Amino acid sequence: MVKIYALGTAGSGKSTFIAAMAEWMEKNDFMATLVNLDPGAEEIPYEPDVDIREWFTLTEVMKQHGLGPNGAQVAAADLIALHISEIKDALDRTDYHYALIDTPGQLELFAFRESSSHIVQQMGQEDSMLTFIFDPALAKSPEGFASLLMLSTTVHFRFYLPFLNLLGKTDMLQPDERDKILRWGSSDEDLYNALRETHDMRGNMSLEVFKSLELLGAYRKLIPISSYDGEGMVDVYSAAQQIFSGGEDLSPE
Ligand SMILES: Nc1nc2c(ncn2[C@@H]2O[C@H](COP(=O)(O)OP(=O)(O)OP(=O)(O)O)[C@@H](O)[C@H]2O)c(=O)[nH]1
Ligand SMILES: [Mg+2]
Repeated sequence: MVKIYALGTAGSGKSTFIAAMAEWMEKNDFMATLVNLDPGAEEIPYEPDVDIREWFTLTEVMKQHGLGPNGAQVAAADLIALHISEIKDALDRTDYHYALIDTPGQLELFAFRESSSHIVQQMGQEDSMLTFIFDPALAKSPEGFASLLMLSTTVHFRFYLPFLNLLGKTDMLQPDERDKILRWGSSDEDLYNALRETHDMRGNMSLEVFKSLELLGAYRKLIPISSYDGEGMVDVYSAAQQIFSGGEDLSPE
């Protein structure tokens, strides 16, 4: 089973992407199991087949352990890992070729805690892929874009799994903004020039950021997606195909 994780900063559109991807797959006769790993989610725009909230919710963690919302998020990140074999069993009871996995809102909790490496390993590392959604609200400025690129590179480094960078919510971008951001994603020169145009102190610091990004090989093609109009779902699917079956179609259910 190919597992596609949705990662991204809070509000970047992870859950909506899972919903849109699931809808696209269903339309094309590729069924996917939908997994919600966010115990803090209140309303989610799809019907999860496996839902961490069946085991616990963030509100319960707050009440039971007398924690505030942030402490509860941290505790919850480790609690997910504790329940992972049950979640994996529930996932194994579905026999689709794909699982689309939604992650908690707070990226740093999933990306940087040891428990999430454990989660991904237990779920089956060999056929897992990560997608990282760039929120256009942050990606619009060269500094914001460089920071997101840095963050996505750090996450990639942390998990070392096949990785796609997605530019989300493209329906909210003007065509020229969208083109500009896409160019920054694949051309270090374009991002460098945009950063150079910033003359303040932050701009100077950003040049250092830029240099380290180049060294890390962070530049990779950004796939533009919109969960509202369905743009890019086919490209994410094709990329998964390329990665896991050399472009060969996995048989539809
Ligand atoms: N215009 C537009 N809005 C979007 C798109 N995807 C998500 N949104 C909106 O962005 C907001 C956040 O979307 P979510 O899918 O909840 O984002 P998330 O990353 O799951 O959020 P958290 O789990 O709370 O971190 C919602 O208001 C969505 O309706 C998109 O493709 N286009
Ligand atoms: Mg969400």
